Amino acid sequence: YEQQYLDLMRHIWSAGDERVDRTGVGTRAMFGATMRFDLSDNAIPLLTTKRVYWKTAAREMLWFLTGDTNIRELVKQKVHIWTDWPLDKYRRATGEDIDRDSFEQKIIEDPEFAEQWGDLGPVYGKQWVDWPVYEPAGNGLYHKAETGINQIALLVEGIRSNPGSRRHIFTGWNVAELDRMALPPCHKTYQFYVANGKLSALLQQRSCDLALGVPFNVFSAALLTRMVAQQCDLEPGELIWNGGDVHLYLNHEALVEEQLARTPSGAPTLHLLRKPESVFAYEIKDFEVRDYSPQAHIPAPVAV
Ligand code: THF
Repeated sequence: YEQQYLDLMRHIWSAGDERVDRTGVGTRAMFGATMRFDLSDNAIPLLTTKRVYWKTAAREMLWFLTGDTNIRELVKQKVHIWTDWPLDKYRRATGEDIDRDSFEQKIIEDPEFAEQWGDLGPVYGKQWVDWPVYEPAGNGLYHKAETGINQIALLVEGIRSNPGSRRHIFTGWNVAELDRMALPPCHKTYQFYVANGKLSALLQQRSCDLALGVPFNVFSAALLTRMVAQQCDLEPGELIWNGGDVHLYLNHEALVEEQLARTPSGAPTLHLLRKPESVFAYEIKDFEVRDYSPQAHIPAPVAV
């Protein structure tokens, strides 16, 4: 399965459209691509041609499920993948040339600082578990209801009660709130499908940083599928990943060349060590990856 990823990488690097993107870094891109991953027998899509820090991705997924949108809880767990956006905003706003470690230190030590500077706006977690609802206030106006819609709870309920439905969907793409998000959702829509006792998922990702983000996104989506399947007493089926704008940043050249020179090896598996009482009750120690002995990590800069 990893070959799909490497083939896509090779194709985009050699034949992609060169375009200037939002970040100004420049990319080679292709519009529309699909990868399919078999999740049966605990198989987990985790690259072996470079080490992927799957616990980072798992912690991020658990953080999404709490509805939190502040990087503080991530930074406390040494997850740095969202720091660059608040850091960039802070530097622009204050003109202070603070380094990343000091910024993260302040986020951890000072809750008020974290509240002011660590929030990403109503991104994934907020939309997934607390999508805002507006109710008529009786005077012709609307006010925001105290609690929003928990799309994830409804998803699990829906799969349990009506597995054959074609509406097992949740999305982070809240059009009315996009402009308040640090970044509009990249992995924007998840759809689920039940057949023959198996749960499959399809992820629609609008913007795909193939070298850095996609290995995380694919693992996370597979992890979520496993959690939901376990909660619904279903076996895992397939994960279908659908990319919109799939790109390689031009400054990822060294990574691309190194990774394409490597050959996949081994078949990692993911084990859920416990069945928690709900999809919101998983902890990092419930996840175990076995048979994962990847080739060395390949560092590359993230475009902000
Ligand atoms: N923006 C860009 N330009 N790329 C992305 O992948 C991306 N994301 C999220 C939001 N915006 C994005 C953030 N997710 C890494 C991984 C995932 C990210 C952001 C950064 C990253 O730097 N990974 C490194 C180090 C991992 C680590 O330190 O644990 C890596 O080598 O994998 C896509 O959702």
